[in-house]
Amino acid sequence: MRIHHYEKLWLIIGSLILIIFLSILAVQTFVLDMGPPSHAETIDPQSVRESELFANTGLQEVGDKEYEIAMIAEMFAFRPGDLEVPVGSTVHFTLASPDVTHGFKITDTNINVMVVPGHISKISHTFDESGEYLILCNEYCGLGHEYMANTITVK
Ligand SMILES: [Cu+2]
Repeated sequence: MRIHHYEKLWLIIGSLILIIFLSILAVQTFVLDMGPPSHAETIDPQSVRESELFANTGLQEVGDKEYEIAMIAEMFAFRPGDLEVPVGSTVHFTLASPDVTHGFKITDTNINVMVVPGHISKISHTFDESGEYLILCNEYCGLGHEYMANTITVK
C-alpha cells in the first residue's frame, strides 16, 4: 500500500500530539498525583434537607466581611433565596443537591460549579464590585430549570 508522504506526515504529527498529551496526563496523574476533587466530601442526597450542615440556611458572618452560606440546589430553586452582602465581602458557598445534578453559576464572577447529588461542592468568591449578580442553574435539571435563578446583591 502506498501512502502519500503528506498523509504519512500528518499521521506522524497526529500520533506525536496524542503521545505528548497522554504523557502529560500520565505525569499529572501518577507523578503529581493530580485528579478531580470529587469524592472530597460526600453526603447522602436523601438526608440533605435534614442535615445539620444545611439546616441553618442563611448567611453567617464568620469574620470581617467574611461570610459562609450553605445552600441547597433543588428542583427548582436555590435555598435560601436572594442574598445581600456588603462590598468587599468574601463568601464561602457550600452546596448540595437532594435530587438531580444542578449548576451554580454567578454571572460576572469565576463561580461556576456543578452540584452533583451525593457530593458537597465548595467555592469562595470576594465581591469587590457592587451590583446585582445573577445566580443561576446552568445544568439542565428538568421542566422548571429556567426558574432556578436568584440574585446576590452587593452594596
Ligand atoms: Cu437546576
